Amino acid sequence: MALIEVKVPDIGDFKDVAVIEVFVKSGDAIKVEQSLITVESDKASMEIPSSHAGVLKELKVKLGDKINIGDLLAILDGVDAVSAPAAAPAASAPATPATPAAAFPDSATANAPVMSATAAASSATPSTSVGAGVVASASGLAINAPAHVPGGTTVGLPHASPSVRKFARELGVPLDELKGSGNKGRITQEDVQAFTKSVMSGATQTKAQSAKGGSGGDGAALGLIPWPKVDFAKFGPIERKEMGRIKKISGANLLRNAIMIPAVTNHDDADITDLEAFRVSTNKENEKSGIKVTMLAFLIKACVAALKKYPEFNSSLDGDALVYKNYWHIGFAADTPNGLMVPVIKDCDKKGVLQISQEMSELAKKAREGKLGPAEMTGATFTISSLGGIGGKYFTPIINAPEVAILGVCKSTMEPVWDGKAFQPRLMLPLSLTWDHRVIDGAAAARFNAFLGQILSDFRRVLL
Ligand code: CAO
Repeated sequence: MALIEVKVPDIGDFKDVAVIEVFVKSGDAIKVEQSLITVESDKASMEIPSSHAGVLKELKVKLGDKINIGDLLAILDGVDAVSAPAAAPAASAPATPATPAAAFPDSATANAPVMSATAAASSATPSTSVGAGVVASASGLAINAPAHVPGGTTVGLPHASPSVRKFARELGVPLDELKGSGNKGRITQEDVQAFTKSVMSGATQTKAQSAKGGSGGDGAALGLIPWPKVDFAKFGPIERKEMGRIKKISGANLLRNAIMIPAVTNHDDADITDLEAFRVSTNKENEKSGIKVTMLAFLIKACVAALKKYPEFNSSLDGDALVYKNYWHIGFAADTPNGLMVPVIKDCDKKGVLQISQEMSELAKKAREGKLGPAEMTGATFTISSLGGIGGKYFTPIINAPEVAILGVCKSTMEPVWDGKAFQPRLMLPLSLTWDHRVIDGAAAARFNAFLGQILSDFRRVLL
């Protein structure tokens, strides 16, 4: 077997460029055109492919080294002398003049050197020769190294240009957890940005975050002192039970939402004396229909009216922007044997109280039986958590992100209310509105609650 020297090919204007990535290690089986390293100038980065096939005997460069055209890159034990000539044109592929990429544009021009090198590698590599061993050894070194099969499919490793990989590296984004939206699944800069946003907003967790046990787990990620570890058995008999799947999922979500949202809760009372009388009489009239009208259904309709009047309560934060939703899907917390679930009633603005009551009863039943589908639990723009059937006065519900507010409702009680001349017995419903202070001000929250109270005390206002 002949020893083959692989040298830095013509890399155009790139001079004294730093090695920023190494994809291979001694002993790796190297194919013609396989990327060995990535170099980076102050303007762009590019992968340097091997001009020959063989087993890597020695890599002559390391991270941080500065290289130039003609420098010795690697020594291979040649396995197939015939493959050598085929490599020559490929080595010049990255010589395309680099385009400034300071802002990591994902334009075809900026990626040209990279794309041409990648494309050459893909077409030069027969599918059968993409051995698992090669991929495995590459992954041991650099999980971001591309390993393509013909047609551009990535084998186990993410497919992204060096500039995108550099961008991801700077942000600490694990590229292997992204799905590429680019040509043949290539990960683009936009994919990296979207993933980062999603992680920052809490909508996505990296594998590392999940492994830590939900959002923050032991609190180390927040710089908190460790969670107290107590041997409870020292103090008395104990029984340890693993939490169910739903509790684990909702727990992680609740923790994230409680920590990340600067939430404030306003408490108020609504006079529902007349509304409750109407509800009771409606149920008497509708006894035969089998549909029981609930206070929660009226609350949903009242909330839709308030959300329409104060649209920021029906919005979501997206970076520095607010997304106002022109649909009114209301989630309601349902207590189930497996834990808290939030079914969603869609388009509540288009439905009457009877229909909402019926859907609510069906969804609550499904929730309790664990039969809710994903579509029945997603898309809410606002949530109501009613403990009215159980009891209590006020509580502080946690916002269901990415929503920006949630209404907590407790048990109505008959109370003496001063009408200016005398105390009157009125049925009062305690309301607790929690809102995201990044989006909503205290005054707006007070107005929302007051408006809700007005509607509930005289439901004809819904029609206005
Ligand atoms: N004040 C007084 N009574 C009320 C009331 C209120 N605000 N809301 C409901 N009630 C009454 C109902 O009228 C009903 O009485 P009748 O049987 O005499 O008619 C009784 O309480 C039971 O109501 P319900 O709870 O079955 O029905 P609902 O429409 O009020 O609620 C649902 C449905 C699914 C929201 C509820 O069953 C539930 O799961 N609630 C718990 C939600 C929860 O866990 N929230 C906390 C989340 S944070 O951990």
